[in-house]
Amino acid sequence: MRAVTICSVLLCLLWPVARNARCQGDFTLTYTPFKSLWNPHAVNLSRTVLEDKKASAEIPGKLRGKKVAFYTASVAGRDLLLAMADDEDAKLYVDVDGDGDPFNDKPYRPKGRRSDRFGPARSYGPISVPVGESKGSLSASFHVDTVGYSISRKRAPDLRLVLAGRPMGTVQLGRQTYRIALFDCNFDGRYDEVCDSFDGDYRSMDADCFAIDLNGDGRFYTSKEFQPLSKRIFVAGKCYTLAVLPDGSKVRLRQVQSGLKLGALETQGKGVELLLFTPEVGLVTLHGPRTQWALPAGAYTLMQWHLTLNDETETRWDLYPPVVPERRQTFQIAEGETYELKIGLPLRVETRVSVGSASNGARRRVSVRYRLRGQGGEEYAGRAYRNGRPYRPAQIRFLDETGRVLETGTLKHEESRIEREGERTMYLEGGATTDYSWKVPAEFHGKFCVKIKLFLGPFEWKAEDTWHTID
Ligand SMILES: [Ca+2]
Ligand SMILES: [Ca+2]
Ligand SMILES: [Ca+2]
Repeated sequence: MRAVTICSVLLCLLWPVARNARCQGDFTLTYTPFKSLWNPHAVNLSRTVLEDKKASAEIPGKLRGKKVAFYTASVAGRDLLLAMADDEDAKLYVDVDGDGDPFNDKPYRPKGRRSDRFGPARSYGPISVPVGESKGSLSASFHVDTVGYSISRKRAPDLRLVLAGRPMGTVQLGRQTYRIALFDCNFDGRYDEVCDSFDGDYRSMDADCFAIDLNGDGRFYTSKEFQPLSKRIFVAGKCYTLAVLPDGSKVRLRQVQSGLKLGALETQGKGVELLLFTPEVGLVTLHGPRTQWALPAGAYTLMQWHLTLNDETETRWDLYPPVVPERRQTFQIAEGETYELKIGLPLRVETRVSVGSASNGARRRVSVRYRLRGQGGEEYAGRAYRNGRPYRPAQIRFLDETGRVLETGTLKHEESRIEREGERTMYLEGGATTDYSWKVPAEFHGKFCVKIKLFLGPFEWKAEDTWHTID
């Protein structure tokens, strides 16, 4: 940490003074059920519940002698008891009235049967559970899907709770209209809970989510249009306070003109593009050529990152992480101070080589595990993108002491996942690199060297040759 020197130009870029007083207002939202549960946020909007063997309730006569599995889920601000019997009906019993007995409420019949990778799955609902005694306007609404093994096998299936809908509406900011939505991501029936610390896992967060269709294409992109609920949001370079009614029926947006406490973020690496989340202003995208940015003081989560540089012919090169981890890096920016984030160039290749033993007459194998890491230890796929297309994959060579090549191979990259907004890539994973296995010729003994070569354009990288021995 050191004293911050934020130039006024940066401040003006991030905090433009309001010129349009109409850039604010109160907006009404309407609860809208999901048409299909298969939407890009399905994973973010679900909770998995496991069988809880300790839970018990008086099992009614018709179910006696059958195996009954009990579950408890944190829903509508309390522990909700669910039960499922191993019989033909496959009904789901839910203690909606909260008296501790799931069998005196209306049971739910399975609606759909489908198969997922764990086997046959059933779907129930929508189920609506009121919040508190008042039975007022607040309620948590969700579907329940079974996940995993059939109840008649050794264990009961896991249950997955998936949100059944979300309040949606439009907001007018300046001359632009944007579609927005709220999500009760902690299933407690409220929509107004700001996320004050986020580790990147929506399924365990105890707060709500907010989405805004910034590019007007009718979809909410997971990366830049969907986020945990924040106190303020940035839209088209302007900052607004965001207030939500508990039942999600209304949001109020007011343009912020001053009063935010500032600090700064600095990276040493060139060409770093970052997507950050902070409860102060929501999602923030930062990219070069700058390496220092003025930002509101507060807690930050590194949501996504990648490297982008142009080479001497002005061709664009990109390098992505193989997988964005579920637990993401978090840090604090203190008022008036600069936080230095270690990320990006220079890159180094880490190799781990293990020599297998010769057994049962089979040929020995040498397996090489290699990882490409940035200065903060963060991982990248070993293959760059040139002009948006995957470039040459990494090469591996095995040499003997005289420099003779024993084996040459190409490192394979699994397919990457891409989400595009028009022509611009919004989210991309570089594809995990599979490890390499060399079948050693039976006659080879002695020392050998492993060399890795990457084709990363303008991104600097370093790999050390390593020596190993086969007896
Ligand atoms: Ca009950
Ligand atoms: Ca909530
Ligand atoms: Ca969109």
